[in-house]
Amino acid sequence: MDATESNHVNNSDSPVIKRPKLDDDTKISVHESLNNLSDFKLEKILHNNTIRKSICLQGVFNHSKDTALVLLEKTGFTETNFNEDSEFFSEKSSLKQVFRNDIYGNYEFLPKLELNSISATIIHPATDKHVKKYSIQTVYLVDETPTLYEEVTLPHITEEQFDLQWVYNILEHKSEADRIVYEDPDETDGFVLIPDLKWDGKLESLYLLGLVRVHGIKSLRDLTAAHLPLLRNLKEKGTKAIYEKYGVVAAQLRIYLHYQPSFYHLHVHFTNLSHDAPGIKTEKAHLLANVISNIELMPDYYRKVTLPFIVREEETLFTKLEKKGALTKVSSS
Ligand code: G7M
Repeated sequence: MDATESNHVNNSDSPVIKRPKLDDDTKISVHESLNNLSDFKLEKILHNNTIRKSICLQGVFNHSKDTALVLLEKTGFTETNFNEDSEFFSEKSSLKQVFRNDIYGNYEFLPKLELNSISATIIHPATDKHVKKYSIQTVYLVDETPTLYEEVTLPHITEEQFDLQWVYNILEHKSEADRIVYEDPDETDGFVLIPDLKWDGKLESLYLLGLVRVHGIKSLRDLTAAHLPLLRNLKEKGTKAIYEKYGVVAAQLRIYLHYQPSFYHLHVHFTNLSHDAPGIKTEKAHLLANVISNIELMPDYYRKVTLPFIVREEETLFTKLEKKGALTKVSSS
């Protein structure tokens, strides 16, 4: 990986965060010129999840020294594939018999190319932190008390966190502006509702993000009664906008926050209840309805509560927590 990094200040409330610079030979991001992946040279497979049918590859693009990550995920079926006018079973598809035994036949079915797509996310230039995030690692569960938060987690996220530029680009309409589903421009309670990077656009796996307009709310830990109007607004207007655009009712949505999040600018996940999106396990997802209710019962609930979360072995936060004796091993992933 190119070690050249520049300091990038996002706003006055946020810490200084490191953002990788493109190497001197390139200057142009690969995102501006890619139309296939023939230039990608694989160096390492970071993760291969056969259940999710996803793989994360580390490598470089021919003309660049910077590390690139290519995340590939086979997309799920959508019921419209099987509509009468669909070409799924047309003669453009092919069927090859693998074996036959009595009444049983096993085949390899190849539908038309466009109906067989793979969702690809490319991160370039990727930092060491990205590589760690997508590598298989042993994970540990930590019960984070308010003291542990103040003494370890908060200083850690102040020193080191992922760049939030992509969030500001969305809020300022510099990127993904044409993808915005709904926007409430209110300075304090407003938000932007936008499809998540991971969403393949199929209703069955609906996945949107509500990014709050206000800067400086890092995570669940910062929330108090002062944020109730913002949280209620997200829930009410976010669900209404999703119903109007996609016809999915509020009761069919899983609306939650992550703790710890990857990005410390408050955002809410809206996913289809029938979709097992990554990050919905109990050690990570906090339903927005619960969050609102907890704060209604106790305005400083999230300042006082112990919040368990998952930390990976190679994260620097892991080392810091380990030194404090705060870790309990749970599983390998
Ligand atoms: O774990 P955390 O709560 O921080 O989740 C952040 C979410 O932001 C994830 O679900 C990502 O898929 C999503 N995300 C990350 N990036 C870099 C982007 C982006 O550039 N655009 C959009 N629309 N979503 C993103």
